Parts: sequence; C-alpha cells; structure tokens
Amino acid sequence: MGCEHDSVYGVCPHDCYDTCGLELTIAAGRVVRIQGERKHPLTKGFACLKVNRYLERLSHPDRILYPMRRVGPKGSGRFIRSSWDEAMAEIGLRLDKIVQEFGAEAIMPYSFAGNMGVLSTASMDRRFFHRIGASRLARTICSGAADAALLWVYGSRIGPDPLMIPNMGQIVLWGSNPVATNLHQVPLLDQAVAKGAKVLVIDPLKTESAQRYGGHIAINPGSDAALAMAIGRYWVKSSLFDAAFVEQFGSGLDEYRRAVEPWTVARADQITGVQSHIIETLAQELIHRPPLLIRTGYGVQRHRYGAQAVWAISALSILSGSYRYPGGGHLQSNADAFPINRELLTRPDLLNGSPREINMLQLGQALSMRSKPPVKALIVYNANPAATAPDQSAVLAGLLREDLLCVVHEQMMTDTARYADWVLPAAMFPEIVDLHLSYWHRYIQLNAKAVEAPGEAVSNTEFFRRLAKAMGFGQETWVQDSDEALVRQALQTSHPWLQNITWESLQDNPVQKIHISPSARPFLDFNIPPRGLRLKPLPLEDSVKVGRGPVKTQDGQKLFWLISPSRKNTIKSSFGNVNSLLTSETEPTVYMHRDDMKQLDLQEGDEVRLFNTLGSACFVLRSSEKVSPGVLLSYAVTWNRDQGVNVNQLTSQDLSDYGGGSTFYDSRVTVEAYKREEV
Ligand SMILES: Nc1nc2c(c(=O)[nH]1)N[C@H]1C(S)=C(S)[C@@H](COP(=O)(O)OP(=O)(O)OC[C@H]3O[C@@H](n4cnc5c(=O)[nH]c(N)nc54)[C@H](O)[C@@H]3O)O[C@H]1N2
Ligand SMILES: Nc1nc2c(c(=O)[nH]1)N[C@H]1C(S)=C(S)[C@@H](COP(=O)(O)OP(=O)(O)OC[C@H]3O[C@@H](n4cnc5c(=O)[nH]c(N)nc54)[C@H](O)[C@@H]3O)O[C@H]1N2
Ligand code: SF4
Ligand SMILES: [Mo]
Repeated sequence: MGCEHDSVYGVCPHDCYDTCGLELTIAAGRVVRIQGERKHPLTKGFACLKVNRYLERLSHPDRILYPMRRVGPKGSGRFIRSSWDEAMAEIGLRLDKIVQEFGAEAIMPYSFAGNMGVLSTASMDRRFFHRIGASRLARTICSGAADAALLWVYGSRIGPDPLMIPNMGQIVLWGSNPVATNLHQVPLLDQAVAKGAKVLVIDPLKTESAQRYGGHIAINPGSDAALAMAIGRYWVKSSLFDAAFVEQFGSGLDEYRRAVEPWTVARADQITGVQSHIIETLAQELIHRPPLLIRTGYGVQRHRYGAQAVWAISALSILSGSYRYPGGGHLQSNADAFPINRELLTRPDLLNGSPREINMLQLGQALSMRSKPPVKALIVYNANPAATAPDQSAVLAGLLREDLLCVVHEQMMTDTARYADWVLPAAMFPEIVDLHLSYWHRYIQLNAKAVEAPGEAVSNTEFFRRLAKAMGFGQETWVQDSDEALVRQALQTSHPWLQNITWESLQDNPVQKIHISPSARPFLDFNIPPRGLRLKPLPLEDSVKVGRGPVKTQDGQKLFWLISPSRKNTIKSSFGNVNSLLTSETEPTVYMHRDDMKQLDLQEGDEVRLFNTLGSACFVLRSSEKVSPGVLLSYAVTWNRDQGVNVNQLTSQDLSDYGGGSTFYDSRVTVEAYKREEV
C-alpha cells in the first residue's frame, strides 16, 4: 500500500511581482513538496529558487510556535513560552491602560506585505485599529512615490497586461531588474527578443538583467527625471512625438513644454552621466521601434526626487503614443486592476474620529519621545522593521525603550521579534486561507488551507480577532466574520471585471483572470481619466528637481552613492535565515568598482566600514563590474542578528518629493578600512 498524497492549490504569499500559483503535495498532514503550478499561465510550472527551498522555511529552527514572553533585556532575544490566554490577558490590560492614560493614538500599528494575501494584509487588522482609534499608518515604504505619481498622471495604477510583452518591438527596463525580482517576466522578454524586440536597461548597475539583454545605459542614481525630460524635450522640439495622441488623450502639453525647456540633452548629459549622443540615439530609437513598453521598477523612485522621475518617464509613454498599441505603454503596476470590496473588508465606518497618520518610513521619529502623544504600544505584523526600515539607529533606539509595549506577530524570531515584549506565532501560507491579487499580472487566486498550523500559530485575521476579544470587543459583529466570510466580502461587488469570480467558482478553479482582455488598451479602452493623461508636472512648488549631491565630504573624503536593491535569493529580510539560499554571499557584502578600490588602497575581501551622519555598518568588500566608480552596491537586506545592524544604518527617514515615499537609494557614505579589535 503506497501512502496517500493530496495536491492542494497554494499561492506564493511573498512580496513579489509574480504572485505564483503553487502546487502543494501533502502526505500525512504535512507539506512534502512545493512546486510551481502548471495551471497558472505565468507561473507555468516553475517557482523561483527561494520557493523551491520552502520546506526549509516551513520547519525552520527560528520558527515561532508558541506565544513567547520576554525575560531578558529588550533586544536580547531571551523569551519563555507562555500561552495565548496569558498573553492576550496581559496585552489587553496594558493596551487599555495606555488608551486611558494617553489616548488610543498612543497605539501604533506597523505592517506591510510579509504575506500579500488580501486577508493577511488588510482586513481584521484594519477593523481592529479603526475600532480602537489607533494611529493610522501610511504604508509608503515600497511604492509611495510611484503610486502618487501614477495617480497624478494616469488616475489609476494600471498598465498593460504582461501577457502582451512578447508582441513588443522595444522594451525599456527602467530601474527594474526582473532577473532578480520578477523572474516570470524573463521568459516573456526572451520571447519578445526572439521575435526581434530590443530590450534596454536603464540602471546605475549592470544588473543580471542588463547582462542578459545587452543594451545597458548606466545612469547616475537619482537622475532619471533629467534623462526622461531631455528625451521628451527632444521629441517635442523635433516634432517626433505623437501629437494626435496627445491632443486626443493627453492634457497639459504647454505646462510640459515649459517644465522641460531647461533640459537640453547637453544638460542631461552633465547630470545623468549618459553622453549626449547616447541620449539622442535613445530618443530616436524609442520613437522609431514601436510598440514601445516602458517597464519601470520601484528602484527608480526610491530617491529624493523619485516621484518626479516617475512623472517624467510616464510622460514619455504618453508623448510616444505607445498606448495605441495593445500591450504598449507604461507598466509599473497593475495593482488597481482588482476592484475588490475593500470597504467591507477593512470597515472604515468603524473609525471613530480621525486619528493621526504616521508615515511608516518615519518609525524612528515616531518611537522617539518627541511624538505627541508618545507611541506607547507598537503592534508589528507582516513586517520586520528592525531590519527593513530606514535610519535603523533611530528605530532600534525606539525599540529599546523600556516603557514601550512591543507586540510582534511573526513566523520567525526576526530582528524585530527579538526586541518584543511579546512574540505571537504566525501561521504560514499552507496553513491558512487567503485571496491573492498581484501588482504585476491580472489573475486572482485562492490559497487553500493545506495543513494545520504547527504549535499554536494563527493567521493574521485570527490574531486580530483575539486582540479584539482581549480588549472587550468580542461580541461586536465585525469580529465574528470567518476567513471564508471575509473572502466572500472581498468579492462582493458588481464590477464587471470581477463578475462570476466567487468563493464557489474559486473552489473549482483557484486561478482566474479578471475580465479585461489582455489586448484592451489602458486609458483608451478602459480606465479613461476624464481629464486626460496628464503631462503637467506634479503639483509641487518648485520646478522639476533632479538629484545630484556633493562628491566629497567637508574634510575631503570621497563620498559614495550607496544603492541597496533587491537580492535575488531573498525577499528583503524574508528568507534571510534560510542558509542554503545564502551560499553566494554568506556575509554582509559591499561591491565597489576596482578603480575606487585602487584609489582607496583596498583589496578584495577586506573588511570595510561604511558610515555617514546616521550610522555605520561593516561589510566584506568585493570588486564588481556591476557598479560604476563612485557607486556602491549592497543588497537589501541581511539579518542583524550577527552584527546587530545592517545596511539600513545608512539610509534616512527623509521622504521623497511627493507621495511620502522612501529615499533608500539616496544614501551617501564614506568608506574606511576596518580592523576588528583583537580579542
Ligand atoms: N528576489 C527578490 N524579489 C523581490 C524582492 C526581493 O527583495 N528579492 N523584493 C520585492 C519587493 S518588496 C519589491 S518592491 C520589488 C522591487 O523590485 P524592482 O522593482 O526591480 O526594484 P528594486 O529592486 O528596488 O530596484 C530595481 C533596480 O533599480 C535600480 N536603481 C536604483 N536607483 C536607480 C536610479 O536612480 N535610476 C534607475 N534607473 N535605476 C535605479 C537598482 O540598481 C535595481 O537594479 O521586488 C520584489 N521582488
Ligand atoms: N535598504 C533597503 N531597505 C529596504 C528596501 C530596499 O530596497 N533597501 N526595500 C523596502 C521595500 S521595497 C519593502 S517592501 C520593505 C519590506 O520590509 P518588510 O515589510 O519588513 O519585509 P520583509 O523583510 O520581507 O519582512 C516581512 C516579515 O513578515 C513576516 N511574515 C510573513 N508572513 C506573515 C504572516 O502571514 N503574518 C505575520 N504576522 N508575519 C508574516 C516574515 O516572516 C517577515 O519577517 O523593505 C524596505 N527596506
Ligand atoms: S517569490 Fe516570486 S517568483 Fe518566487 S514563487 Fe513567490 S511569487 Fe513566484
Ligand atoms: Mo517593496
């Protein structure tokens, strides 16, 4: 007799463009295999390296299985096992006391997209925080600047369907590195290339994607708006742009002309480091090889003037008229292709008054005693800010505060969990039900529960039901909804894109395409903004700004521009403890151009300290062809637990020009050789 194997449809919950369908094989109540689902038209039967190693993550020694109460000093990671009853009783009492003494705004949520499921990211949690009147969180850390710029230009965050990529004549990967961050786009790009398309990569780094596709334009970090405006100006001046398209579908051409007037090709050459003749060739090629798809990633907007960069690039997709072609235009996000019923899920009607909003990028400031009322309780789930938030010294100083109640709902004993007063165990995706959308493709998927959670781990929804009960709201109706009820509420809409996508239909077919034809053209055939596609610059006081900082410190030391983009084998800090994925880079590493190494008299493998006014961190130095002189690369992010810190010591809480986005890649640092003290 062979053993019974079941197959269950799952969805990769990690923060990744691809939102893959997965096939889980279950035997004796355990997941024994996870592979890419063949039924999913973009996953096509393969998962990435990270998820191919998922069994290691499911039963990892760092996994939290029971409620834990802190016994050592904050941050020491010393805990003892507790029970849900004890934890909820004590946390409930503390929160009540805080509300009485300081008001509910002294309670701060902190979450992002550890699990991107609709229920896990924003459902029962929002209801809970609305009902108690906690501070609200502006969840800007990833795409704040781009989202705001896209809404300004296009009125929604929607772009062409990635399924159309093979039909393109030219694709520009602009601040986007799909070989690392959007693996299932690679076969589509390869098909386009096989059919004769040209792929260009505009990135300060010669990334894996630039290596794969050739056409690399090494741009100075933070200077994309200058390049895009120079191209736009060139088109307008030489009447190369699609005037009929702009006339019919655009608006603000006059304001655009005025804004780009100073941005001659020669001036852009100075700022971007891209030579004038290359800019001119680029301007010619982009217009003469339709259909054109500009695929921006989020790298381009993690800068001081990040929103203006996205605006200036968006303008090129309008001026070129590329939306005329099915699949052409600008693809940054398809997040608004899913008009689910968020009101029912998150219940803004429960909100009493209008509590303050805290930008998550300024967690450090929020946790300082300067904020009024002070944050007295921090409830973290779906995120690991001790590793991923900027200005880490400020964040860690806040987390060390003895008077701060810190509650962390987590799957792993992360850097943040180590600072908690209470760590509560979180379930992983095979152990829960959730509904998944994507910010890249247009499939909606149901993740089925495949196995029971180990120990006493619970879903995010259940965690917030328990917190609600602990604070005396257990009898209220919003707490009663089961996960199935929440999925049904999410799908309760008459929007034609979601017609007939129901709880029942998803049981039979867990991956369904929303009802927009892949060849329908955004803004021409659907989602047409009444005021046209805006060429007009963002509503900021000043003219369009482009980044360029000093190259030396006051005492004459060389300043490097430090970029910390996504790493192929982890997702931010997630997977950072799965050792088999870290073999290519076992220690925190920084990559430098060999000319800079020579100039600073540094050798391959040296230990270096990077520092600026915010903090410092140590890395092993490697030379790399990926970086240009003056630029440093260190992938985001390693766990702090060995050294206590990581690259976010060097990033700042400053916000982007518009949309309150991050400035992670706008970091300037000095480098020195570092000698470990002899013990
Ligand atoms: N393997 C893996 N996949 C991931 C993630 C991960 O950590 N690992 N993270 C996920 C998340 S949270 C996100 S938001 C996405 C992000 O994925 P992407 O959208 O690809 O964004 P980033 O990795 O931030 O940066 C992409 C590229 O932008 C470049 N860049 C930096 N500054 C500039 C600039 O000023 N101009 C230009 N033109 N380019 C610049 C970087 O060098 C980098 O190569 O990926 C998701 N997928
Ligand atoms: N220097 C630098 N810093 C960056 C970036 C960068 O490019 N450079 N990128 C930024 C970007 S784009 C992003 S999106 C952020 C991401 O920052 P975070 O949101 O902190 O993302 P992760 O590091 O992936 O941590 C997610 C955590 O959620 C946990 N988790 C997963 N599923 C669940 C669940 O169902 N329930 C609960 N309670 N927990 C769960 C995981 O175990 C993991 O510890 O980082 C930002 N930080
Ligand atoms: S991390 Fe991304 S590529 Fe890997 S399985 Fe998940 S969704 Fe797919
Ligand atoms: Mo992100």
